[in-house]
Amino acid sequence: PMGVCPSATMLQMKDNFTGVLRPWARPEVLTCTSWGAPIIWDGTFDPDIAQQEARRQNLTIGLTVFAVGRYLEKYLARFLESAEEHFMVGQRVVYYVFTERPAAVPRVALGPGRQMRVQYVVRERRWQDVSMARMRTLHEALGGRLGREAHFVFCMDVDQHFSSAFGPEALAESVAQLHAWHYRCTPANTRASSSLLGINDHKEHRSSGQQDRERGLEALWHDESHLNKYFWLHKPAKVLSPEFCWSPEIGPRPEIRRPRLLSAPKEYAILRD
Ligand code: UD2
Repeated sequence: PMGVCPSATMLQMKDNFTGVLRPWARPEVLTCTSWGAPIIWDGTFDPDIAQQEARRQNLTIGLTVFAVGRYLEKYLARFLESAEEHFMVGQRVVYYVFTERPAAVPRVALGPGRQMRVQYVVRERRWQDVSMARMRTLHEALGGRLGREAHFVFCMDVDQHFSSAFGPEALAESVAQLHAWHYRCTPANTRASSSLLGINDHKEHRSSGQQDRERGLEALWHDESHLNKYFWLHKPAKVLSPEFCWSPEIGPRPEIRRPRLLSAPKEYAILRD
């Protein structure tokens, strides 16, 4: 497991978006990684300070999501509608929806300062490649308009919906999400998550995928495995607790106070070709 920071360091630990963190508010969970990055749990930050700081910086926050094949009809509308209710409310937001059927994207009423861009992507034949291709597409998008207009960019799976405020406390140079099913694991059986991240430099993440392909290899958890390697080499500046991406199938847990994003039950049999 990750180490614990000495309390002196913890007291001074702060970032622009959370002000001074209050790790002592959650003594029952780990609030700091061994490399000194805060782990953001409900109660350890002040959402109003995070809001104010983001407004002061006049930020545009990008939220990218892929909805390819049957994932579009099944999940996209609820994902976007719930994002309108809970994701970075009060900030400027630009959604980037990547799909092979732009005309089928549902029309969701957007609040002021919030925009949607729909981008065409080729539908890969295998679901594994749909998931993997996200990194290549995002890399290209970051080199274009998305990279120019957004200060921070998140990439999320579409088969989930927001259930509570997901605000600027989640912002940092690079952000990783603890995996709901695996955060209690020991290093030997850990599978950290790639479902959500602040994207800064995907070059390496992409090239490790490319190298595997050239050698005829496929990682067990596809893009997630490559992203884990990336974060192992480049430690994230901030880590989000599983409250920021929770799976209700796990059932209630005392440390999960207020889930902000809930994943849908997996229905691979009807979704994947
Ligand atoms: C896990 C990861 C996911 C990815 C995948 C790779 C979590 C929470 N998520 O999700 O990020 O690394 O494993 O195996 O651990 N998609 C489509 N159409 C498709 C297939 C995928 O739009 O035909 C998109 C969609 O946004 C979906 C995402 O890719 O949410 C990931 O695919 P998944 O949800 O089927 O994979 P899953 O649940 O195993």
